Amino acid sequence: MTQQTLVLIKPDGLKKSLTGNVLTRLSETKLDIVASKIVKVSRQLAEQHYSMLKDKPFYEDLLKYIMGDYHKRKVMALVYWGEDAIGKVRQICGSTNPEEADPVSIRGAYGRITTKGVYENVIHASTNEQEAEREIKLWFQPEEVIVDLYPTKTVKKTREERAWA
Ligand code: DAT
Ligand code: MG
Repeated sequence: MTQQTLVLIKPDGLKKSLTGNVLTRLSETKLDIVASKIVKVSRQLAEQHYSMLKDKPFYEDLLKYIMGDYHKRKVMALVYWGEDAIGKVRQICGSTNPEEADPVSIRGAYGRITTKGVYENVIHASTNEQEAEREIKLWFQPEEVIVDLYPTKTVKKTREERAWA
């Protein structure tokens, strides 16, 4: 089944110059990258991305982590697309807890748990198709993705936008 999945290389991954390593590992999947960008994560985007976890004790630290408070203020966001994309990417990522993750997985190889208890696990990948749709629509606009993943509509935007001078 052709699927799409959201991948984030989290601020620890960027701070540790792991972008190339992570992308190389993900290329083993033979999936297509159909969108990518560097994002400075706002509090609002962080809250929306992790809305499911808002009752967890680690929620505030998780927001700080994804916003880059502990590393640098950027995340690399990508959409991978192809046969069984969600499972293939999750497999290479490894378990959520980097100490329990398979040592040859991305999280097992590069992740750590801080003394404060933050799981610095380098990468995010969508868990299932519903989550993937919610997350991709949160992080990307239709014109930023080079294939048609979900239905779109035409809307008239009147707000002022920044342009190159
Ligand atoms: P995953 O990222 O593997 O999909 P998740 O969606 O359950 O896992 O949690 C999102 C992130 O929250 C995860 O990447 C790291 C953090 N997290 C999860 N459980 C945690 C815990 N027990 N302590 C600290 N951070 C945790
Ligand atoms: Mg998850």
